[in-house]
Amino acid sequence: MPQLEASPAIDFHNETYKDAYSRINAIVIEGEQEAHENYLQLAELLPEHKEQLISLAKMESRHKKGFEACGRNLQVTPDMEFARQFFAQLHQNFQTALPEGKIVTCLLIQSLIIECFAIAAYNIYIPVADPFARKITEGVVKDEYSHLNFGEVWLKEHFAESKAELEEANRQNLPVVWKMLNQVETDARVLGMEKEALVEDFMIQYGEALSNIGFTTRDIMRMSAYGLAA
Ligand code: Y39
Ligand code: FE
Ligand code: FE
Ligand code: FE
Repeated sequence: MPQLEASPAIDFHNETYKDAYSRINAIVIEGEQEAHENYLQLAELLPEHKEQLISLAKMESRHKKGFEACGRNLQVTPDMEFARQFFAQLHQNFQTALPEGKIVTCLLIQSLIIECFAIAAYNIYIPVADPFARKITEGVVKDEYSHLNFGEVWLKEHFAESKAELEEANRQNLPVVWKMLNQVETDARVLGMEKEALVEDFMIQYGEALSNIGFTTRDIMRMSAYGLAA
């Protein structure tokens, strides 16, 4: 479903909007915090990219501060407990892979799946955001493309030896994303974001990333089909 470019009808201050915002804003704040931690942990696993990964981690904590300001601006208290639950499964999958040294799985979760999720969500949010949040989000989404690019470049360089682990990690984590999207569908719609638009943008970003890494169209079709029924 295409959405309107401008939505003058949205009332950013009514209780329904603020209630939905308390969860979506929390998800974004928690996501940015976890992304910060994930890049710091990746920096330990990839010493040759340590400086770059630490700089990505710093960007994530700046994003977190920006989105906290968006919540304050609307006088919304983010529901952080909801957000921690929302990310629990992906967080656990990352934390399980880490001590096993599964760099490929960790990069797929953070730099491909979570970054594509962020890019889709922020792109769809920008046209319907309040003016303060729009400005913040426009700045953030540019950074997220550079985080996705880090994952793409590393995985492309290690494609042959990573392919099997990428397929397994995709099989394990893509269904989790669909469950997450289903959980926020109602709140997202209140903010003017349609689930169909989020799914479409996510699949475009994710499919492009898999293609840049080296997967064939046939591989991408097969990998994209996982969890669609979730
Ligand atoms: O790399 C990043 O900065 C990603 C952590 C941020 C995640 C954002 C997750 C957005 C999901 C929002 C769902 C709204 C419908
Ligand atoms: Fe971020
Ligand atoms: Fe933790
Ligand atoms: Fe990011």
